[in-house]
Amino acid sequence: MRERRENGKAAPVGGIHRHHAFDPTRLTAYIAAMALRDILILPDPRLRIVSKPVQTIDAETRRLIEDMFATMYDAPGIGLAAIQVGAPKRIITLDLAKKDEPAQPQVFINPEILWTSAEKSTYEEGCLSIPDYYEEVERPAQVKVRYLDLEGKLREVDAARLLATVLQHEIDHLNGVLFIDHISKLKRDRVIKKFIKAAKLAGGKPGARPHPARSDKARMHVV
Ligand code: K1U
Ligand code: ZN
Repeated sequence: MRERRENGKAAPVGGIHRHHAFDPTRLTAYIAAMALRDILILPDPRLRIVSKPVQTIDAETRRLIEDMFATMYDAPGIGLAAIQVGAPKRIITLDLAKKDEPAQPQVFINPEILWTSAEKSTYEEGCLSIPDYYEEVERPAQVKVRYLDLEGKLREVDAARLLATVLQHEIDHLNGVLFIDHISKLKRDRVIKKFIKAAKLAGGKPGARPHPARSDKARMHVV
């Protein structure tokens, strides 16, 4: 049976929601205890792995989530999937708060898209695993997503606007899909070629990214 742990004791997933292990009002204290993890960069083949569902929300899972928040805030990014830090688990962290707003950390464990709208919307997406590359992607404008929260409680969210876009982008990551898979083959091939070249120049070192002096523009936008 799936379980979560509170104070070292196992508790069933889907049980009564008693407290938030992740308290946004104490975010600074959490960040202090977190560790930054390396973000996988295209063409790392691990980005194509289909991540496995979380069976147990235990101390290791919570540590991974804390590290994902630290890594996401440090990048900075507004979302992160566990596979982007090399953990093939179906976990997403998000924070869509604006600069002048308090932090709004959100965790989605084993998220499933239950419904997508026929209406579409287009957003210029970026990806921490494809740094400095942005392209417009069309996706369903609204989605309904079911997921487990940090306490193992089953929840559903009706998402629209940026939340719908970022949730779909991150759930794609859990299935080994990247936002460049939604753009034209011509653009995709060009960006993949660029990142393969950068990785070769860096000698296959993890985190290799196109050298600024060699990129077409600081904020590359392939047309
Ligand atoms: O999954 C990722 O790689 C994170 C990605 C999420 C995302 C952004 C935009 C559309 C869809 C998905 C990012 O966070 S890219 C960085 C970014 O968008 C951003 C960073 C700092 C401030 C505001 C935005
Ligand atoms: Zn991404």
